[in-house]
Amino acid sequence: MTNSTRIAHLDMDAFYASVELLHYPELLGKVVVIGGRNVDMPKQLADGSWRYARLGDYVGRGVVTTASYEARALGVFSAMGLMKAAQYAPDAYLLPANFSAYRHYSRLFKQAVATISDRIENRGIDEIYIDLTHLPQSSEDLARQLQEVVFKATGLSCSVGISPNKLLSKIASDLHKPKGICVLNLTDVPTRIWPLAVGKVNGIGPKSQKKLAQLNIHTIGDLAAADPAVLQDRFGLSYAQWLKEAAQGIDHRPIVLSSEPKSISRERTFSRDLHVGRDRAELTAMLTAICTQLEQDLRQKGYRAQTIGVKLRFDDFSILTRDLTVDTPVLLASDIIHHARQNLRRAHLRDRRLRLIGVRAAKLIAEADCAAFDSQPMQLALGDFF
Ligand code: TTP
Ligand code: MG
Ligand code: MG
Repeated sequence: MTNSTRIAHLDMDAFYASVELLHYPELLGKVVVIGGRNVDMPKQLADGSWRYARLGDYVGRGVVTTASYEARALGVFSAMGLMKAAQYAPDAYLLPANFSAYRHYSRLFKQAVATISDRIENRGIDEIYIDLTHLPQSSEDLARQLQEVVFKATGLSCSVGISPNKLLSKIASDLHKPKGICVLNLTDVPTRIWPLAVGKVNGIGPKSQKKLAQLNIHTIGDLAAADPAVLQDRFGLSYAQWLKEAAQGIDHRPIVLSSEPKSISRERTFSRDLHVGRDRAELTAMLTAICTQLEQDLRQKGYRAQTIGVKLRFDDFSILTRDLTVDTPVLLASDIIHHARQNLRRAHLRDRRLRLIGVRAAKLIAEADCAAFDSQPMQLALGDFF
């Protein structure tokens, strides 16, 4: 990578909430929360006005998918239980998630960006990295252009960070949200990056943050100043080295051009915590339902999967994930279940209580490219967990 490499990270502002506001513009500027299961769609009354569900009336275990900035100002954030959120914002308008609309706007904004640079790496439904190295304009001009084309195509706003690499750009796009533009260079790292919390670095998750806090490392600057030997002792050599580089704003990862989805997943939160031993029948039914749905998703999108992963959330909210990659890509629910169970067997689950189970299909191979794999039926293992 040369010194002049220029990468943008573009992230939509309050994405799901903003898409809903396009449909219900009267909610603009209001406290709006998206989430839950079994949340009523807004109903249009005889006089043409809409009636919305009220957060304070919600009963159940659904979580906040996203919240408008007005709701965030009251303390409501993604992944918070809806009933907890209701304590902060009882009068919030509560809308169910409408994923097909979000996918539609996701496609629209990515297509719009491709008119400026088609060197795009998908990072999820509402964010992308864009290689701008080959373009002559200034970074500020390009950031404004990106926001303009996205707004024209979707009516939605986004924030853009531009820097020499993905790590810094990802941090930068978040710094001036919403409608933010932030251009950073490596020389800005001490002043702009070091004061930030270590959690702002993509790749330093809650677990590592906790361990770092035990070493009294809270900001990225603390990390930059930390003794490499101490980090290596706590995290092992390779993660310690990565942490030190990240703290200097160094990142050599190239843009991975992508137009294909990375993974498809489905998950369910149970209406009560389920015990792995005692509630086996219910868990089996749930796992079957999830995998059947995944098969439908794969068929609809035209893929098979070589990696099957499971995600479990326990009653104490801790999360466990396990992945398994196989030679022959799978499509059928029965095969997905088989691999999911193999993952589960590798986790120590007896006597645990679960809140949520999810299954993820990754390493997706287009159906058209699957003919090369022979379709030997698989042997189902006995003694599967559930
Ligand atoms: P984010 O980009 O993290 O959040 P956001 O777009 O709502 O807000 P921001 O302006 O801060 O970027 O996530 C994009 C969408 O992904 C979000 O609108 C809803 C969804 N999402 C979840 O479903 N669960 C989650 O825990 C998070 C964080 C997001
Ligand atoms: Mg976003
Ligand atoms: Mg995002």
